[in-house]
Amino acid sequence: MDPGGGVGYSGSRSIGERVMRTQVAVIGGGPAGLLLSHILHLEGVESIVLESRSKAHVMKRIRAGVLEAGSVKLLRDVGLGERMDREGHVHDGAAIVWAGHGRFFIDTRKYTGKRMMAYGQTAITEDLYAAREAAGGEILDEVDDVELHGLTGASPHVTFEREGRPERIDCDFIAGCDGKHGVSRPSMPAGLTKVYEKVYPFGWLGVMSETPPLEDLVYASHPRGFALASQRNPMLSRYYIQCSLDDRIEDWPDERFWEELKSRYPSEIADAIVTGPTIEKSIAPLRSFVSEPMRYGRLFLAGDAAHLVPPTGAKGLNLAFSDVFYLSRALVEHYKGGGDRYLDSYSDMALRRVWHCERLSWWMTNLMHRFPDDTEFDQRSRENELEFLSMSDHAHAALAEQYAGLPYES
Ligand code: RFL
Ligand code: PHB
Repeated sequence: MDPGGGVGYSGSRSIGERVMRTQVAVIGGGPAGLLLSHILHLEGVESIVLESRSKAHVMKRIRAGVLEAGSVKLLRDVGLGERMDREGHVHDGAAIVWAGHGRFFIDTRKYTGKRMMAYGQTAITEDLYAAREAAGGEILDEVDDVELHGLTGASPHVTFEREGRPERIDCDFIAGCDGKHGVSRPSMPAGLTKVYEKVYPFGWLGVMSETPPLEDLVYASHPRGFALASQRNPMLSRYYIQCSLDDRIEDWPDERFWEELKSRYPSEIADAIVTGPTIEKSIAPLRSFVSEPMRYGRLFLAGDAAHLVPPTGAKGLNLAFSDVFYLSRALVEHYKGGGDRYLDSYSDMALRRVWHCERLSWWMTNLMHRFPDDTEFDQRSRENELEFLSMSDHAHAALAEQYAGLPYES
């Protein structure tokens, strides 16, 4: 076995087709696929990652920013903590403001003893790519027409095209880490899967600006809609506002964005927001989605390929990491001869954690946003819930426990 690369050439099966062999074929080179490949390598298990986009595209995607304490520990445990600890910002909780009321702070460190981290997904992806490349890991990017075969047999395989040429990977297992638009989940029989879904009637307009962020993350609920002030590093801020699904980026020149953002915060916070030219602007729709089960034969789904959360509460990347923790442990135990107990319980175990985060993200989304069909009763109840949250130590503790992240199951 060559744990560094994992490519063996076993000849051709059809004319012109290059055939490779590995233990685990990983579909998708986002954070879930790259982290899985990295951990498997550390444990002596071969993998090849197939990514449909270019490396440059994957590296510049801007998404998540907040890591649960468990994600921070996992990254440190697998040798990926050095830059995070140097450049990330320790995150001990988040502030909440709502129209006409003062700020309160959910102190995750006080209630859980755990420390989170504000460290961007873009930097994590860079760190993962660097680690895989340093180890000679095989990441095949810009692949087309990926198809999964033989999932219920002992020797599945993947076919795809690269630079117009057909290629094939024979393997023992396939990890579907190819996000919400990937091919892995649709490769499971429709009759087997059950989908749970909720689509929200608004989106998030997000911007990045090279300006100093506020000291804390601040979530805002306001009659004009939700807002969030987040951070990446001392000179990089991330801000979001709730927007209409019909809005386009062109509708939001910088000046309008900053004015709207500030209008959703009390003046003392609005005045502290440092504005400047934005370097990125995008609109993301909000959706809750779970597809069960997360396993079909020798195919195992992880991350956004199996589930999506609205970003309120910052759970998406963290769930991708907990899936990868469970899946890597299961595959390593299998290869070390420890049996298939974890492979067999993977879907149920991962889904238990998924549903905790689905519920939290759904609850926070409902609590913090304005919905077009809200009645006055809905809004008064929401305000009451915010008031209760602001004054109840028990409510603080419950939110802190979930925001910092529930423990991984052993
Ligand atoms: P990804 O990152 O989508 O990666 C999947 C990869 O698979 C590739 N792919 C294919 N490859 C081969 N063949 C195919 N047929 C393929 N189809 C697709 C894709 O090109 C891609 O490279 O999924 P992964 O790895 O599961 O990671 C999930 C996270 O990216 C996602 O959950 C988070 O970004 C969500 N999220 C947040 N999560 C957090 O934990 N904390 C946060 O603070 C946070 N903030 C956010 C977020 C997501 C956001 N958006 C844009 C949806 C903020 C926003 C605005
Ligand atoms: C982010 O920094 O991108 C972020 C932070 C907290 C969230 C969502 C996104 O709840």
